[in-house]
Amino acid sequence: MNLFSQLAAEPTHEELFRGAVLMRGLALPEDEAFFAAVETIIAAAPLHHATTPSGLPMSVMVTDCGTERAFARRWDPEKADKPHRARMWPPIPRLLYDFSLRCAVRAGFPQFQPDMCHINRYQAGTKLGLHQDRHEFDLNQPIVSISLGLECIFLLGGFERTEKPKRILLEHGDVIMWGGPSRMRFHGVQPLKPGSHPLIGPYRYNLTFRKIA
Ligand code: MD3
Ligand code: FE
Repeated sequence: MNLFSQLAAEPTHEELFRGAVLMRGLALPEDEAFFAAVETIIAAAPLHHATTPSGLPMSVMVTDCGTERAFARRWDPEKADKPHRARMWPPIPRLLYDFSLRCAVRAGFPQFQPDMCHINRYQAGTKLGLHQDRHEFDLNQPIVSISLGLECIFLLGGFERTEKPKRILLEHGDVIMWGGPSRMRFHGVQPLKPGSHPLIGPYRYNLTFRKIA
């Protein structure tokens, strides 16, 4: 990172909807350290395919880290059938945890208390259908999302699936804060275009910090 790229990385607040603030490039100055932290999480808690509520495998690969309490809420111990579910999540790396708090403070959510970080990994063709995030316990708590690697078209819709979503380009280093009135919007990701990012490789990672317990 030289001075010019640092200046170019100065984040701008962009309100997508009330409660949804895009801060472009906010994670750029620390991208290498953040990606190294992601790799330590994946080493301890391997990526696996997410499954739909009906049990079908999705194209996106996922893993998680966070507190014991959050882990317990996410996985019913009786259903801990897979090796990666049978053991505890690794903790959220300090560097990532602190950054998520700084993002929240910056966007006006000083009360943010994340207890887990969910990681999605996309490659060429991977998509995420329109859905709502209904699993968090306290809907007053916002969510912080960090994008690393290949760009994507993020779809941000309304409160019904049929409402036509906004299309938003998310690039390496972008951060979005989701709070209050936007928490229950439908959202998704269009199929990723093939490519290779110089630091991250042929992938897009999305990190979401949440309070679920
Ligand atoms: C929009 N992940 O893991 S950022 C997910 O890019 C997920 O991987 C996306 O949707 C991704 O569930 C999007 C996370 C996000 C979280 C909460 C939201 C987007 C949201 C709440 C309302 C609107
Ligand atoms: Fe979601």
